[in-house]
Amino acid sequence: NERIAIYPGSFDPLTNGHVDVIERAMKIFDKVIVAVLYNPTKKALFSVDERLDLIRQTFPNNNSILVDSFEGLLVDYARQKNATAIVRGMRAISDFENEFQMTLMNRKLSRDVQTIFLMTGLRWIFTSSSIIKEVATFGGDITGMVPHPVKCKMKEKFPLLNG
Ligand code: COD
Repeated sequence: NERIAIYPGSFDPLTNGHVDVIERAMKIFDKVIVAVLYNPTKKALFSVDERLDLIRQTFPNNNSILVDSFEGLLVDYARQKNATAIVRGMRAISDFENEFQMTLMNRKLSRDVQTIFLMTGLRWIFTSSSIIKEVATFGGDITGMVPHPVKCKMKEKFPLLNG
């Protein structure tokens, strides 16, 4: 009986903070599904396909990670995938309120899935996709904050980018 977890998010783009959470989740679960939300109403830098590619390139030949996209309610997707857990990352306290609200709503919507929170390594506490996009837009160096494939792709989008 496989233990399956879903790690859902926007991943626009994947950062080393996300990678840290995925690696911790892999120690607990047999399979981790990294699931990118397809949300046409939210403006994104990378298309869903680009985001899926970048996650796959970051974890090549890893049978315990499945990279997928989903639409609609997360709890419905979790049920469809037979997942028993939703994994979320916790950074500073600023994440708490929003995560608390989502967890309670998901619990109301489904009894079949539990949300668990993993804390990242301290060095990723201040890393977020949005701050990385902002720094990159203005040519700041993002080396060491994102996986290598993400850095290469960011350089295509932002020719100004150093490093
Ligand atoms: N360190 C630790 N954790 C981190 C870091 C970091 N540096 N950076 C990000 N994280 C964590 C985030 O806290 C989050 O847990 C996860 O990584 C993904 O982050 P994002 O920003 O890519 O993803 P979100 O928060 O935009 O994802 C939101 C969902 C897609 C999960 C949510 O909108 C959703 O489930 N939508 C589907 C519709 C639905 O079911 N809605 C009802 C939910 S109540």
